[in-house]
Amino acid sequence: MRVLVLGGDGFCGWPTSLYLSDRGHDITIVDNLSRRKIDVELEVDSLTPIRPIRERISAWQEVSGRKIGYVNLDLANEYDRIVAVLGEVQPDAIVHFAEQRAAPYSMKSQKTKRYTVDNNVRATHNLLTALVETRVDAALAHLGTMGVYGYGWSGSAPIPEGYLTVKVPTPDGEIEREILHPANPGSVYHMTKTLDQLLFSFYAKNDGLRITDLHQGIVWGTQTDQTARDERLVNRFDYDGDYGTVLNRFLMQAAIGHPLTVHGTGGQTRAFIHIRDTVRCIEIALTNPPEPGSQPMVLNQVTETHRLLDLAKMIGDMTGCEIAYLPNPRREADENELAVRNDNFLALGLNPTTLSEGLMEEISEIAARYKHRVDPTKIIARSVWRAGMETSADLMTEVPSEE
Ligand code: NAD
Ligand code: USQ
Repeated sequence: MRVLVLGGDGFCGWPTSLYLSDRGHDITIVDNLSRRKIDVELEVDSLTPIRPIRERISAWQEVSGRKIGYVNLDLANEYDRIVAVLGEVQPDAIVHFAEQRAAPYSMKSQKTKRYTVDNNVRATHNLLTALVETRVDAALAHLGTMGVYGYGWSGSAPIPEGYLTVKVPTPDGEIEREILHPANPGSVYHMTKTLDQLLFSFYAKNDGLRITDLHQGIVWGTQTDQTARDERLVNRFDYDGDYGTVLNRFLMQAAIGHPLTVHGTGGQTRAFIHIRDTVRCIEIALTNPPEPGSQPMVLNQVTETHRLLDLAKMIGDMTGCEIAYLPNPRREADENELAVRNDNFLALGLNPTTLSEGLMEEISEIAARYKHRVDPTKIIARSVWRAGMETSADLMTEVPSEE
């Protein structure tokens, strides 16, 4: 297949591009490198030393013999160029990763809230209208998030894959309907993903676009078989308070002997998936698209759920690292239950990597190997959800020195 990977320089997009290329697909990456520019703005860097995009791509060609195309293009602001790229590449499939994806960054200031909405919603809408204008009949897989459902809304009932069956009262009794699961986002970033869902519903209904929305959990891990082939191909690893996600942050903290930064009680339960499974899920989704005319297919791209405190304890037991209970900078429930249906991916052949298999490897081969690159002042989460909230940084500015 000819596949356009939008956001193909990012944490999920880069390993997906290499995986699909390795599987024989022809890949063109589209990325405006905004994520790298945000690193500069935040004065932080990936824990792993990622190479410039063109160097990465030529290293892949050297290692694999396979070419990957690259177009530097801003999906939110360069509509005519999107149309031109679609016409030129004539993709069979498109993967859309290209959004601002950090909840803390999206809540940092009025400027980052506006940037996140402008960037994400315009990027998605431009893509959809460009598909209609060019009549390119590509299967589109978009990366959504488990956070669109919110946490705890339906108690212990398993979260269905996108749609909920409800009974609607009528004068004669009731009728059964399938509706998009109610949206309950917990940040401006997560809210943009709920807006994306409505755009997808409309364009699937009105224009027959074939869309799969992948409601992905928190991705952990760093390397895939392809990114591990050469150090120049290494994937990015975000550890800072804005972009670092919880499990990778705990692994990095354990490697440098920093207390594990649990927000609040740690009673929050979240869904997880290893990056190796992310890339497999994407190929499964692209090769099993919905029929034209059907509503967007929603797949929950998660393999396990864990309570944050259990994760911290597990890593603490493995490494001897202490736990620091910090005031939660976010506005979220202290505790929630979370059960998620992921029947579709399992039925389509996904064989998940479990936490117990990958954790130690990640600590020793990535976090410990690159720990000299950590800037300890960037670890604590400083973005607060509401003015006046206590920040974790108020309590914890001193970081224990390395052994
Ligand atoms: P990332 O920030 O590492 O990658 C996103 C890429 O998109 C970056 O390279 C960035 O430069 C590019 N991009 C952003 N806006 C763009 C625009 N307007 N035009 C062109 N390129 C643009 O993020 P990631 O962790 O790889 O996440 C990828 C997608 O998966 C996101 O949509 C995110 O919401 C979703 N997701 C991520 C996770 C996770 O844990 N990382 C979990 C669930 C869902
Ligand atoms: N948390 C801690 N300690 C930390 C960092 C985070 O306790 O040091 C807590 C947070 O308060 C939150 C939970 O861990 O309760 C998850 O935070 P996160 O930053 O790991 O994940 P989140 O903000 O939800 O966002 C990440 C990705 C996002 C993706 C989402 C999937 O950045 O792109 O959409 O995971 S999901 O969470 O399933 O919606």
